[in-house]
Amino acid sequence: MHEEEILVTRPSMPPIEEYIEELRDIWESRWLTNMGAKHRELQQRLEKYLTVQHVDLLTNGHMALELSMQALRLTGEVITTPFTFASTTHAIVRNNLTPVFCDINENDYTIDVDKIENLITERTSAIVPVHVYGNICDVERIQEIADEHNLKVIYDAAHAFGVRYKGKGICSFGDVSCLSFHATKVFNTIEGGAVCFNDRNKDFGLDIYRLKNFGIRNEECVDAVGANAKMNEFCAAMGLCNLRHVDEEIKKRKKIADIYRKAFEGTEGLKLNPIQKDVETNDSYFPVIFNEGRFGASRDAVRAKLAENNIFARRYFYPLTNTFEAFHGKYDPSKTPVALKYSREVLTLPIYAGLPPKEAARIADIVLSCKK
Ligand code: T4K
Repeated sequence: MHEEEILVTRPSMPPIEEYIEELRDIWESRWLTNMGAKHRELQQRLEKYLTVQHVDLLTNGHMALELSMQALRLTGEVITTPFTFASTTHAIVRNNLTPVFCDINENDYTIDVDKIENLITERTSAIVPVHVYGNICDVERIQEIADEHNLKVIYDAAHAFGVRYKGKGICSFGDVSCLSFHATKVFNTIEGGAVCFNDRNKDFGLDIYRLKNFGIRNEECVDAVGANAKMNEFCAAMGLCNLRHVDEEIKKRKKIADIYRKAFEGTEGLKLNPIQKDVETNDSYFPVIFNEGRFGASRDAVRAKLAENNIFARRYFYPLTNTFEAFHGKYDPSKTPVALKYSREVLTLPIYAGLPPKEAARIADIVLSCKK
């Protein structure tokens, strides 16, 4: 038995001295939260890094989704996918909107654009697609559909930090893109998130700024029922440090992904993440789909074998959100068959910048040893 446990991910952290240096400013200014200097600086730096016109920082990716839906004044039904983290669906439901679940495509696990139009009714106000594992949605087709039917598009871009498509930051597509800067993400601010939007949505910018601060317009006027979702200075400081190293961290992830890819190449019964055309990915996750019939072992058998070796891969995303107990059987997962099948077959293997390459090779060997 190997002694040290290997988790699916470990947070990227800067040298501690770098963080302490940022903290000194906070101590001196005694400005701890409410859109302080670190918050503003990180916003500006992210706008540049992500090549988007506007970034607004929030406490987490979930609040980015929830408040974006509120700010865009969505009503009725929202088309989305169930092959995602709880947050996407919960943000819709918590806005008193009805999620209408569209299946994912078999290739890259994002929304199946050929199935969206059939789900549009006169009550539909938006599409909330999810960029999954660093794979991007078909942003061009989605925009065409949205324009034709006058729908808003809010991307859940929690997995897509820094991803570029045709040289453009992926968060410049749609009306809004929501990022997560949770500890487990490619870029973290401990907890944190952001909305990205462009000039054509200027009013959205004012609304989100207000909504993350209780709906306060000024000292005498509170004209929206907002929340408290302001990123504090300590989180923003962590972001400033991590941003300096993020390219290096993504390169290290890529190395791990390459090791897995090489080891699994041509193995019958394994489906790996596709390499999408014109996309610079961030290798945020390394999902493998296990076809039990052809590989000879189920996803759960492989997961158990890894666990015996103290390696804890995760089943992102299982169960599907449209099967959650919280919804009391309201949604029918058989209507999203591809998502349902993959949720039972997918295992995301450990991948993070600090994972030693030789451990990745060992993990791959253990996976392959399960083949019958
Ligand atoms: N949309 C999508 C598509 C998302 O994936 C997410 C978040 C969101 C929206 C919402 O964004 P946030 O509101 O979270 O900003 C984790 C994360 O908590 C969650 O942020 C993430 N998605 C999701 C995919 O993964 P869990 O429940 O799996 O977390 P947990 O605690 O089991 O941690 C995962 C692994 O990371 C463990 O093996 C331990 C390790 N870990 C974790 C933490 C917190 C560390 O090594 N250090 C740490 O500090 O949800």
